[in-house]
Amino acid sequence: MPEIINDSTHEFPSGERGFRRALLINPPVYDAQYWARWSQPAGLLRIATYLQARGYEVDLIDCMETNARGFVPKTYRRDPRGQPLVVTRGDMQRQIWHFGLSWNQVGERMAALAAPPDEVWITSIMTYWWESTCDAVRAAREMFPNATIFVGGIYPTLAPEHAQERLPDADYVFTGEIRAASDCWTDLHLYQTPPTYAILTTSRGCPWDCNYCAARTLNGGTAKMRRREPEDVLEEIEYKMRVFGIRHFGFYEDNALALRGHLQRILELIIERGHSLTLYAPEGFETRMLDEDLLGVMKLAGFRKVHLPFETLKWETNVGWNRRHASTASFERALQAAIRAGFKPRTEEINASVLFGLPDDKLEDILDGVVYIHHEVGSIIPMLFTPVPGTRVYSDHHEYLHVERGWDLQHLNGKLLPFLEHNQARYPALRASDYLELEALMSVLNNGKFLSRAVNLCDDSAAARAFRSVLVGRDPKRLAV
Ligand code: B12
Repeated sequence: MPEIINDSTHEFPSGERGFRRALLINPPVYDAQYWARWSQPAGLLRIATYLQARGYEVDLIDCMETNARGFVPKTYRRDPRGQPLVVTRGDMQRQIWHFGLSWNQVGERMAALAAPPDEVWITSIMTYWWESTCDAVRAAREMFPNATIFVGGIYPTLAPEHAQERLPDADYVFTGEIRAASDCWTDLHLYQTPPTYAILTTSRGCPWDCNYCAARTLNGGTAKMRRREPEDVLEEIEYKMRVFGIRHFGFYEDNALALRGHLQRILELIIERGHSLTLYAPEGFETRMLDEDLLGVMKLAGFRKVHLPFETLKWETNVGWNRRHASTASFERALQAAIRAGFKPRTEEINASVLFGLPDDKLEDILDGVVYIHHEVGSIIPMLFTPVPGTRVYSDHHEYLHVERGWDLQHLNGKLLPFLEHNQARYPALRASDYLELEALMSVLNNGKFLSRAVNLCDDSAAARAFRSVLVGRDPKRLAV
């Protein structure tokens, strides 16, 4: 059984250049869907820089590296009888794929290394991807029986005992950060074809503690924020521009705006230097902090799109999630500020995420939110809820998830609707396909913008009133528009 260690219990050695070899692995992904764009194993690439500074020779196998067209290959994941693995959830079926390099290809890459590694470092991002982490450990153990295998990243940090039990071939399960590696630049030299974009993390931590978010646990239980020097971030950007010709940068942050002025300073430095970049923050920014001044700077520095976490229209739901710092009012203010700063409404320049599939959420409430935002926002991003170990929602529903349903972590994936049965107990008419229907509706509303117009289904125009009355006429029992 591997030992659980962390930064304060374990010190990694250092020595002369080449005193040790480490192989770094980002495992494949088993899932129903995978978004390759802006997904880079940032933690592992920081560790590469850290280890090299300590004298290690480093090799990388990034099983999720994209091809020239930006895609990651996929093949069927098969069940023990060799049949394509399909998960049935009520009236919905989801095919589970193996995304990334096949295990044969991983074996070939391992065999082709210049020398066998003394250590293998395996990262893991989503907790529900733990099975491929396990297979990566097994593959590394078979190929390198004498190597020391470390597993770290988000899954071991959020579910250390699970990892300890399920990864018997590993030597160490590492939880949390390696502080000295956290601020390192990501090393992109390890790729034969360097990526066209790079990931930046400018700060860590979040003062808030939403019930569904693991940021607090990932940051060692503290609300304290840490930041990198803006000049250091700028140097990293300029190095990547110079050496790799990279012009696209994505931010992985817990809450980039919580340290007021910090991100803005970095963006101002980018503007002062006259760099022409595309910047992207896939997880969005706290709406309370987004004013016109900051949004203007974001636009000038290279943000072509802004992502606003809307999540829900219902204040009670927000409060229930311990998310009091965000509200419809702060969303509305940020939205209007974005429009004034020059982001075009009803285009993909303004996006908003809606969280759904949570325990006890009601279809009507989700729709209410969707209808409320759709006419200003270009793209509504549906976020099917994932209960994350280390969060309040997860621990509150531990009994339902693990005892009643008998699920393991791979099932706790929003795409597989983990709270379907919980919600059906409350709303018997609910089916799995209703969630797909909702996603489809959001997609229709996203694509239905015409000449930069969208029908505002809620306003007082004759068209909107006619629309509502027709719908009510169709299904008077269920619709309350
Ligand atoms: C960027 C991001 C995304 C991106 C892409 C992520 C990716 N790489 O593929 C996008 C926008 C697509 C995304 C989507 C989602 N995400 Co997300 N995301 C993140 C975020 C902000 C960063 C993830 C990341 O790569 N971090 C880089 C880390 C690993 O690097 P690091 O901290 O520098 O690493 C240190 C340590 O971890 C350690 N370490 C790392 N590796 C190793 C290896 C070894 C051997 C050792 C010793 C140490 C070690 O050392 C490093 C240096 O100190 C995290 C929050 C966070 N703070 O991490 C959420 C997070 C991972 N996401 C989360 C969620 C819930 C989601 C969604 C489910 C949301 C939704 N409902 O739709 C979706 C699901 C997407 C999917 N594909 O299934 C949850 C976790 C979910 C889970 N069950 O695991 C997180 C933790 C957010 C949260 N605060 O709760 N996400």
